[in-house]
Amino acid sequence: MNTNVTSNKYVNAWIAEMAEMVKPSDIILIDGSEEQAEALRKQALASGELIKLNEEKLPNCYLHRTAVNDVARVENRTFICTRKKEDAGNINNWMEPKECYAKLSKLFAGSYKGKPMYVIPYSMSVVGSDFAKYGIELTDSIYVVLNMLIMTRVGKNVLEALGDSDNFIKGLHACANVDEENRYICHFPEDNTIWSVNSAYGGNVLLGKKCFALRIASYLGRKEGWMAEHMLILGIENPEGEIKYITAAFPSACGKTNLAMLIPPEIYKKKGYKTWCVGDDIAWLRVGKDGRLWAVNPENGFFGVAPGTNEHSNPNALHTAMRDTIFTNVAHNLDDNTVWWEGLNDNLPTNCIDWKGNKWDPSKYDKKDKTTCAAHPNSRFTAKATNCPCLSDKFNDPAGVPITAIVFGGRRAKTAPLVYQSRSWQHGVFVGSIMASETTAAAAGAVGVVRRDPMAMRPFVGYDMGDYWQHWLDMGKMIANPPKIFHVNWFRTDENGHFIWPGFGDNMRVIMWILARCAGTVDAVDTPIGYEPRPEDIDLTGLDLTIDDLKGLLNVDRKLWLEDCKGIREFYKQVGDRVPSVLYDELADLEKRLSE
Ligand code: GTP
Ligand code: SPV
Ligand code: MN
Repeated sequence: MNTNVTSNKYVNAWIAEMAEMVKPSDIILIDGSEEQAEALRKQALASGELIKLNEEKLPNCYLHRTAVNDVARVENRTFICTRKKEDAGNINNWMEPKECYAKLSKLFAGSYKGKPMYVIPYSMSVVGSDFAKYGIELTDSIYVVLNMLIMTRVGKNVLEALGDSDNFIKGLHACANVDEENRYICHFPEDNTIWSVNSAYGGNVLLGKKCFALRIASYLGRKEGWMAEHMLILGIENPEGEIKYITAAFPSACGKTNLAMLIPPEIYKKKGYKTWCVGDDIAWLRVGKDGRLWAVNPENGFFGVAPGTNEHSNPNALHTAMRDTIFTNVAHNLDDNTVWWEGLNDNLPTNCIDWKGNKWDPSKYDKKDKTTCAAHPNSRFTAKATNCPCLSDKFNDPAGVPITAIVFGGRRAKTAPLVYQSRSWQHGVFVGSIMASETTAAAAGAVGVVRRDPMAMRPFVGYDMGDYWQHWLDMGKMIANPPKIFHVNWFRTDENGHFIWPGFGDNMRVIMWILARCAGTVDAVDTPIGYEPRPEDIDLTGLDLTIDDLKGLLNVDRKLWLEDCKGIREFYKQVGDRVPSVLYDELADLEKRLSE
């Protein structure tokens, strides 16, 4: 077998070493061509790995179902393997690198038997740009290849840009037996290496995404003086044509894709406001020569949550996913060979196969019982960024976009108000560090449990959480003109458990206040937790929401907050010795203001 599939000796040597372990039938370089992609799709159709959907209604779209035990990220099986345990920190799972390589080698051994090894050279960010980092993923899965072709920039030009350098992230993936007892997602930041075995679900196996662009990249960012964050990037254009960009970090399945593609409410549309999506999940941030913070989206597509996506909530995402898309674990509507998911529309399909591959009986569907869903709650679409109707014309700009505001947010029924502004960069870092959110179906485990999820990065920081917060503080000192930092919560509920705030496009009303604060054109109310809008400064025109409802959404319940402070202190203790002392000072100040 020819292992010299590239002209880079480091790449070839590594492929040879991995091939020796996994024993593929062949080695195939993915060149990024449409011909090769089409041949692989044909093969996946023949094997049943993909189902071709209605070419008229959903051109070039496919359906894929993963194993029933393999539908989300597995945080308890995700490891950061640094030589010293303390460098991975208390929040991450840790394994000693040598021990981990040895353990996983046994699982990888012979795992490609009878299958070829696909070699995927990919770039995170525009090939050749200052932000760009290169990776090579080895996989036995055509599904992974086809997803990577959408989600990243793949092709021979990546190998040309890499040249004869050894500076690339080595990713090895094997579906093996998709055995959850032996599933491991392991990161070796000191070796630029990722090993993923026994899964075939997106976040565990599209190694450019969470594994590289967040876990490994956050580690590199700390070393090299930049940041890798779980953030959307959104541009808001005013009637004069001036565009301000914001980033927002919300935990998994908490609204990044939706905010990134929002359509302005009528009141703003009429005036000429427009919105532009730069990214929906990951941002890489660097300090520009002009002293501002600049962001790029290192990805090339969207791996978006399907349920809840519809013509009203997120028409842009829906249109993006109407062509050239791979759907994973959604329902298959046999009437017209299309797809369906909960929240797409009210027409429950009567002739339908559910995400597990079984006939679905709509009469047994119970909104409150997730086990009766036709689509898995974490079913996803993999769609090309360039198919997005509101894609920013800066999407491929190697310089990225300058950031005016950073927005943190979570899913919280109580406690966190609709919006507040931090008092300073340092206070903003504190606000990010104390983020909490109800867990979602994006990760295996319980759903709806409040947990601390600092900067929406709890599952994605590739080193110690305390060091990560220190890096945020240090970055603030490097930015002459830092973005202002805010916190939002779209998910407060009333006594019946219904969301009070309309959300989705109407979130723009809150973003407008945020931008006005950044421009210095609106006053604020000083509260114990930070600056809040005067209720009259959030435009409610056209909404079925009273000013009293809004006051309720902005209310800071001191008792709840003081209770929360205890939880924060507990969490800081859990993070351990490396929590920056200024964050403890911020916590003490907050407690003092709340008790006054
Ligand atoms: P990841 O891809 O997992 O990182 O998630 P994400 O943050 O991009 O989440 P996404 O925008 O896909 O939203 C997840 C779920 O939250 C979907 O079912 C949405 O319909 C719902 N959602 C998003 N925005 C809002 C909002 O403003 N209000 C309410 N009530 N629900 C929302
Ligand atoms: C998330 O879980 O935050 C996602 C989906 O964006 S995954 O790629 O599976 O991580
Ligand atoms: Mn995400």
